[in-house]
Amino acid sequence: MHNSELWYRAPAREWTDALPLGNGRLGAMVFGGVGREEFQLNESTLWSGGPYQPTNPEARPNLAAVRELILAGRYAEAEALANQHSMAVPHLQMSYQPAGNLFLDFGHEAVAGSYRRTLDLDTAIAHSRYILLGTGIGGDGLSFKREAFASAADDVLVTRIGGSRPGTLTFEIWLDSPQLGAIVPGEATTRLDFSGQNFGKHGIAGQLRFGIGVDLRLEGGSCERRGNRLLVRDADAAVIIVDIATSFRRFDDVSGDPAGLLAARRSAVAGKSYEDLRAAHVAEHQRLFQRLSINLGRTPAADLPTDERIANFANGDDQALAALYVQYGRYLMIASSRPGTQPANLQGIWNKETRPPWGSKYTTNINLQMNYWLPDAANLAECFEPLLALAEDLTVTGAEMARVHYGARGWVLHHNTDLWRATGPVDGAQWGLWPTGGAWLCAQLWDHAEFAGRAVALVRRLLPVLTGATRFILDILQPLSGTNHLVTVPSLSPENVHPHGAAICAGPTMDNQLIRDLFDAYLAATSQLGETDPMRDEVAAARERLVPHRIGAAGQLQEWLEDWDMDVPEIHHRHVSHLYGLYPSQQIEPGTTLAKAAQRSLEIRGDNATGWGIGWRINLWARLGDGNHAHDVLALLLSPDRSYTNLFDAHPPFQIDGNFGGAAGILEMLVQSRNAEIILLPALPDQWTEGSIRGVRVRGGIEVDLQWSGGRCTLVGLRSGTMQQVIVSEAGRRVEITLQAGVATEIALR
Ligand code: FUC
Repeated sequence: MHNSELWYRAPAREWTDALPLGNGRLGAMVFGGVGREEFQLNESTLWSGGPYQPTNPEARPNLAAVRELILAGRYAEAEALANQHSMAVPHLQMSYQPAGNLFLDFGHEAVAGSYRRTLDLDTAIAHSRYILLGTGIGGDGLSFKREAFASAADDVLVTRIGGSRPGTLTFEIWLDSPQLGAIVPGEATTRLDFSGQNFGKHGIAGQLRFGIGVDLRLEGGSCERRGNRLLVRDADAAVIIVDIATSFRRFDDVSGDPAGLLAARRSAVAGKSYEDLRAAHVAEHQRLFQRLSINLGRTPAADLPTDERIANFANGDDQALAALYVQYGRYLMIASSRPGTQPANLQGIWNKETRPPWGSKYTTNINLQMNYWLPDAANLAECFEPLLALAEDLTVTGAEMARVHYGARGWVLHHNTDLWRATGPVDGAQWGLWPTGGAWLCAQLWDHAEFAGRAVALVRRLLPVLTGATRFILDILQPLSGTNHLVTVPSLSPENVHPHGAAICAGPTMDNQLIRDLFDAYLAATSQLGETDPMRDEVAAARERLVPHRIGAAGQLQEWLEDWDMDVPEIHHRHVSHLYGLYPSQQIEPGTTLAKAAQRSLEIRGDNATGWGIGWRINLWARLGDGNHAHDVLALLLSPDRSYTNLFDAHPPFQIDGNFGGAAGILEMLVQSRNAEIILLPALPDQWTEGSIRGVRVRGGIEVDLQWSGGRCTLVGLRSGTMQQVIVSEAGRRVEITLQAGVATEIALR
């Protein structure tokens, strides 16, 4: 039994027991039922609504009044006024939608105890097998085997079903969808098509057309069509190929041709055998997946089915589950975010509901960002690409929003966006009126560039995005009376209510941190490219006027300009926005007075939270260098309260950010990097004294291999794409070394 498999002794009962497949665009949840197999289907561009721009012309005329009320300390009144006039129209966004369900009805039952269901992360193939009841006892029972994968190589979903004896496969195939539409009438016996239309929402008309295509290939036996079903009789084996296409082309263009796309992909795979499709899929998956391996030790606890391992993790003897969690996070990233696809949303690409929690959209006050904490360190840099493409779209839609709502240049993003790249303040002022979502995305894009060793082509591509976000912030910053400071107002510290009965405020700590990072990124990018834009001086001057970190009476890092932290209604709030400066930002250096204050804040907030809240806390404790504490928090995530049996993160409900944040946190415990220093085993817990990791990536475009024993590194290997000097450190030991481009270097620490 290897360490890259999820497995179970029974079919999925709930959706969160089913196993996810994905190629970035197509997603499927496989249930593995014996009598009925079910694939719940998704396509990443099937959302409700259509192109729209939710600007509210009333927002700008009321902006000055909202600002004045806040600066006068009349927060609740300010929030009420903002709720009346400052929100986007509509004040809710569109949601990610399920495409349909494919059912295979076998109508038979398995011999008790013969069933096994797995997801092999190394091949990205889901399997199930069982022995059929009533087919003889002993070794001669008739068994069935199924496998399924979502191929990025051929852009289709494929499943194969086979029996252990020829001529024994009899079942029915049918398809349905919760969207508008119907099965296309026809006589074809090996083909089913659904033609559909999305729903409108919140007054925005549904403008997407889509299609689902199902193709059957039989080995032996016969098939016929009865109404909307295909009937397979006495076959040796069957292969079913599924595809979905929508008319989405861009956030402002829905002129695509779903039927044409389905036809083109059908003919592209027509000449390929199942073995060809499978081999191409595995090769493409492994190209990414096999770049990193991790071993944290293995005990017999790792031999149990995955659901039992989750239930047992708190016992502390299944280190291999933490390693599996990293690989599962990488698997989910590869399956939900590839160049040219949409970014991973709140549920990656897996959603069964027409009214999903929080719209299954892109929440940008933590959740979308957390989804992308993993790919750089996990050696999946190309999976980051959809986030950059999204930011580029936002520079267009967000520019209109900035102009109409703030009279500002540049582009803005508040706390959510969707397929149509809406950027306005939504839900309510308490959550939505936060103008620094774009600043956060930019800070993250810049960190991505740091991981890529600031490759010039990437920096060039980022510059217009950074410039627009910076321009917007310069235009909205307001002087704080009686001081020389500049602050955001209105804003809030996501999504925490302060003691004055509102969330809305001026200059929350997180904004000051985000803007500092944004400005630094802009200055670094322009200086690297030799740009002499006069805005550089403006930025440098404004940066000086940002409010520095403040330490409150409880010794904590203040979340707001004023020392309100201990008087909030929710002291254990899931968001830890002001700790952004410690992680993911590098503004607060471990070991400093500020880091101590941040730690105090973290202690006050407590360890338990929603799935993503726990994911963030793991990373924060890792940055603070406390591996045992980080591991305690990890144990909260790897528990039945915060992980479903398929290892999906439970907010609850399912939200994928915790998977990515938790996996990133485990890597952060093993390797960190800052200012050309690579820090090995910065937060190793007692449980992981022996282990190894190969192919973890650090800033500077460097890959690191590491082996440790007794909690100390025994072998360190580095590979850099360019010649550069780095410092490698571990506890008290450090070595300075020049890496040669493309040359693997082994070092010894002194
Ligand atoms: C933010 C969080 C919630 C949830 C939602 C999608 O509003 O505060 O916990 O994750 O996003």
